[in-house]
Amino acid sequence: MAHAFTVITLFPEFVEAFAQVGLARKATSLGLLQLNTLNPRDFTHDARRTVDDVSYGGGPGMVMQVAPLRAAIRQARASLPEAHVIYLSPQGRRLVQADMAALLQCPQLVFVAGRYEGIDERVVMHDVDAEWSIGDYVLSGGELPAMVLMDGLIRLIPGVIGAPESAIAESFMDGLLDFPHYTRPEIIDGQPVPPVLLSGNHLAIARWRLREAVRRTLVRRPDLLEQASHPVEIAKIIREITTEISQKTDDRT
Ligand code: 4FL
Repeated sequence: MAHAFTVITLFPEFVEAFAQVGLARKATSLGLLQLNTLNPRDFTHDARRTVDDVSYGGGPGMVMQVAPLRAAIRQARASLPEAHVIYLSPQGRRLVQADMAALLQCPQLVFVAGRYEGIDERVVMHDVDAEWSIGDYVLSGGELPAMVLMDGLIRLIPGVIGAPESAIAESFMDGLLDFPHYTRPEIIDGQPVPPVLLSGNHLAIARWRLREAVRRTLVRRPDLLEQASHPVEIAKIIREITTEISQKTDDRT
C-alpha cells in the first residue's frame, strides 16, 4: 500500500526540493509514496495574505495564526482521511529510531512546520494529533525537522532500499551503532583494511562486524546498551568486550 505525506509549510519550495532527490525521489517515482505540500498562505483571504500576528502577552516575535493553518490542516485531512497529523517542535517528544517504524504504520501522515515563534497553542491542542522533536535545539522552522523525519521514514518503506542480504544479521545490529566500513583500495597511505573482511569467510565477517558494533556502542554510547534487553548472543559479546576494555584500563593504572 502506498504511503502519503503532506507537509504544511510557508516554504513549499524547500520541501519540494527534498522530494526531488535521493530516496524521496526514488520512493515517489516507484509509486511507493505520494509527497505533497500545502501553503497556509493559500488559505488566507486578505490582500496581504497574512499568516502571522503579534503574540498575546507581548514580547518580540510573531505567532502563526489559527485560521490559515487550521484551513490547511482541514484540507489535508479531507485528502487523507486516515491521516495522523504531526507538529514538529522542540516541545515535542524526542524522536528515536523505534518511533519511526511505529509512525510508518500509519500510511497517511501530515507534517505541520511552524515558523516564527511557533503556532497558536489552540492549533496544537485541537488540530494536531502528536508533537515530536528531533532534538534539543532551536531551528528557524519546522521544515528541516519534518524532512529529517520523512527521510527516516522513507528509507523504511518496503521496496525503497534493496532488502539486506541477511535480515537476521541486520536485526542483531538493531539498537547498536554501525560497524566500520571499508572500500578499495586494500591499502591506502599504509593503512590496511582489517584482514577478516578480505577472508571471504562470511560467518567470520558477520561476527567481526557485530563485535565492532558492540565495541563502538560500549565506548561511544553505553546508554544505548543500558536501555533494552539483548539477545543472549549480544549479551555475551557485551560481557566479553566490557572485560576486554576494563583489562586495558587496568594495564594503564
Ligand atoms: C522542531 C526543533 C523539532 C527540533 C524551530 C521550529 C524544532 C523547531 N525539533 N525549531 N521548530
